[in-house]
Amino acid sequence: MNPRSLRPTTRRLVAATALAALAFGAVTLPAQAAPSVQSPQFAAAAVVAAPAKADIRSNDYPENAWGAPASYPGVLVLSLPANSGAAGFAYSWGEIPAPSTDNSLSHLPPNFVKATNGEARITQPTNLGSGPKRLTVKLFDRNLGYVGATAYYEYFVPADVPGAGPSRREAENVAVTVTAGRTASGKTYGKGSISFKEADKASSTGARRYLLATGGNATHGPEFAFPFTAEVTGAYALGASLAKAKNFGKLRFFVVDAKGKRTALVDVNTAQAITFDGYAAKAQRAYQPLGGLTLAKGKYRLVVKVVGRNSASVSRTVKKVADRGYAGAVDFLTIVPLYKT
Ligand SMILES: [Ca+2]
Repeated sequence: MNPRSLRPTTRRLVAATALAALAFGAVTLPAQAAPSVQSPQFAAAAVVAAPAKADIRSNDYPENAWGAPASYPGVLVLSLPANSGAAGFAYSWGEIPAPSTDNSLSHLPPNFVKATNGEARITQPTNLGSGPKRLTVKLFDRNLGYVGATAYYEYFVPADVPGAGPSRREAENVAVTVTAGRTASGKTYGKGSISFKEADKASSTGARRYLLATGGNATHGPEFAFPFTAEVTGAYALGASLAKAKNFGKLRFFVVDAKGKRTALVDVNTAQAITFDGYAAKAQRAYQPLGGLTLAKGKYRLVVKVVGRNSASVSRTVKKVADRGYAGAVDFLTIVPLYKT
């Protein structure tokens, strides 16, 4: 039987149940908890917390942050959830189109894309303009019927700023200078110089700048300075894509100008220093927005300082140096020009 033919009936049943609950003002949901004979299938379904949905990520557009400018055809990566039974994705920056009546995956209509090895890469059209963007993604099965739940991904696209530099800079391609704190030593390891599979896997291009610190606090933490140039005088949104791992410490961030004037990057709501806790039991990527600054045209350094560690962070020995849980990794920096001033 074609599974699609079951769906409208199922939908009607669900709708009818919901309407019945509304009509009687019921607080408890009727008929959901206790079928007369509990089958193993029902028992298994009951423990599933939520229907599967697409995972969405993008190095060009970090979630809930400023990303690539309007004229840049940035890429978003869609991933199938495990064991979803889905074949691909329907996506839109507006309304999701209705499923096709054509049962062939080889004749996918626009805004439908088949998954290859569980993933699909889509490019944002350059005619969407600037402003907040919300990508909506649904999963479809081999009959081009929708399955699972709807996923959303929100981000901000700035207008193009003529003459401005790139908005994303890979940390492994930047010559970093290191200042060791009084209580700690600091070393850097560049692209390919060290085996660190967890951070690699969580990085945009499979490479990152590894920060080896063995200690640190707010006063004497080791500092890793990433130079960058503001090509135009204007407002910039800053951020960093970092990795989390079980041996990573806590970081704070500063911008230092050519004369050495230092600006701490703070949360605009609390005026407190932004502190990134790099600890996670399982290695993963994490994007940290770093607020906005007005920068005069010129040379700067974005300084990442190790200021502590989570009590759960564990020591890892790399190149015969035990990091004591104070290490870190920077995947890329976003220095996004918003407008000229
Ligand atoms: Ca990188």
